[in-house]
Amino acid sequence: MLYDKARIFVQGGRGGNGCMSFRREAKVPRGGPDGGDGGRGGDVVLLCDDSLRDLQTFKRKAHYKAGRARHGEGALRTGADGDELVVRIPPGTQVHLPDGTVHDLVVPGRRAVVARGGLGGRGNKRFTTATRQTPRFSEQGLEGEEYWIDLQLKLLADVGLVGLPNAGKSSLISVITRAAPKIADYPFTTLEPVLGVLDNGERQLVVADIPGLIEGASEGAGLGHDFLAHVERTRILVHVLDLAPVDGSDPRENHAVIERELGAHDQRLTRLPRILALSKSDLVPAERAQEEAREWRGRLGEAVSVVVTSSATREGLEELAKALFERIPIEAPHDPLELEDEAELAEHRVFRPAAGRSWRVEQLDDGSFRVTGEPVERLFARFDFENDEALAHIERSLKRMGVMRALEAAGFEPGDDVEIAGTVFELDPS
Ligand SMILES: Nc1nc2c(ncn2[C@@H]2O[C@H](COP(=O)(O)OP(=O)(O)OP(=O)(O)O)[C@@H](O)[C@H]2O)c(=O)[nH]1
Ligand SMILES: [Mg+2]
Repeated sequence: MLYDKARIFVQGGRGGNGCMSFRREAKVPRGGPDGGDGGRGGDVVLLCDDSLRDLQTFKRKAHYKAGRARHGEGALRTGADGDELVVRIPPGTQVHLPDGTVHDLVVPGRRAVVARGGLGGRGNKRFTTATRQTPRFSEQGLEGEEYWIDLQLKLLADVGLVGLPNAGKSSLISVITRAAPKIADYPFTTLEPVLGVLDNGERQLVVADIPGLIEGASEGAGLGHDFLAHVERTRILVHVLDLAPVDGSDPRENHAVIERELGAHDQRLTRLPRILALSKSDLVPAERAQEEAREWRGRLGEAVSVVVTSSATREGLEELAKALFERIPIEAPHDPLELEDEAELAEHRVFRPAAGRSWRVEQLDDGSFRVTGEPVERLFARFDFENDEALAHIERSLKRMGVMRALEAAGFEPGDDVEIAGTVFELDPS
């Protein structure tokens, strides 16, 4: 079973609160404000990792939360930022955020920030003005972004199994991976490519089993033509060759047919590294299988590994898997720290609607007023409105944003009730 879809909950860390504090020194009677700012919450970052090939880990764990920031402290000490949380995903993962943003993570080492940490609050020192020397309030940190995101894996196969119909390709993939394709003793049993994941405990490779190829496949004969496209992007081909074909055909001629068709489809396929898997060795005497292998090594030269295999007895399967891991080098990830530029973070951002920066005022049926929208809600999330000074600051900010004017235009009078961010206030801006 290949896990190619997952849904995970990502949560940026909370920002630290700003600090409310005043300097205290032995010889200074009344010190000024010295509350430091809170730190920024950590981000949740996806990192494209070439050692992974499926989304299985996300079946076991669905919640990912970055570190929260520290609060600001007295003596103007800024709180530490929260730790970033790095979540590793396989190359080819497409990430869908609820706002419509799509990240395509193809190249190992690429990062995408999927949930930003909350901003830190400012300490009381920052609210000092000419007329307010001793602000007795500070800002609270904001919650980080949080939501469910969808991961979808568009797998690119690392290994392609090619060969004539009935050569034993599906049998091979079923014993070296968890794939469970249909296997039968008639040609063209496999009608569509089947993918399986080969795992050696350290890393994974994707193997594609494709329908059997026949003479003329490159021109559309049989089923193979459409599927040759699937092997174009693989990094190595395993040519599966039946040691004892039931139709009595000559393995050498069979080998040549497949190689000709691959080249005729796309010249580049002839340059892909190859492993020759001589299959069904249990059907011939052991000495003959070894003799054939020697002959093939002589014929093909150093460049091609020749492995004697049997899906029935499991002969050669470990050797085959080992050869695949050896011959497909892991792509070294780029150092994530080198990619500081925002534009470099994700390879491909499809669509990002403008964040909601607007607010609106409405009058409810009972005559009271309601203000909604991100900027006002943020303002309210940042202050303790039991604190009179903080409340005065909120009122000044609402005035500056034009909210007070809009309220008055809607018929609001000082002392009326206003609901903002779910809380009802009696606002008296005068
Ligand atoms: N004795 C023996 N039989 C095998 C072995 N591998 C495959 N077979 C048999 O060979 C026949 C074809 O095997 P498949 O794995 O379906 O062959 P395929 O290459 O996928 O065939 P297509 O999908 O039609 O192209 C089946 O009857 C298998 O049971 C093996 O190692 N030993
Ligand atoms: Mg098959």
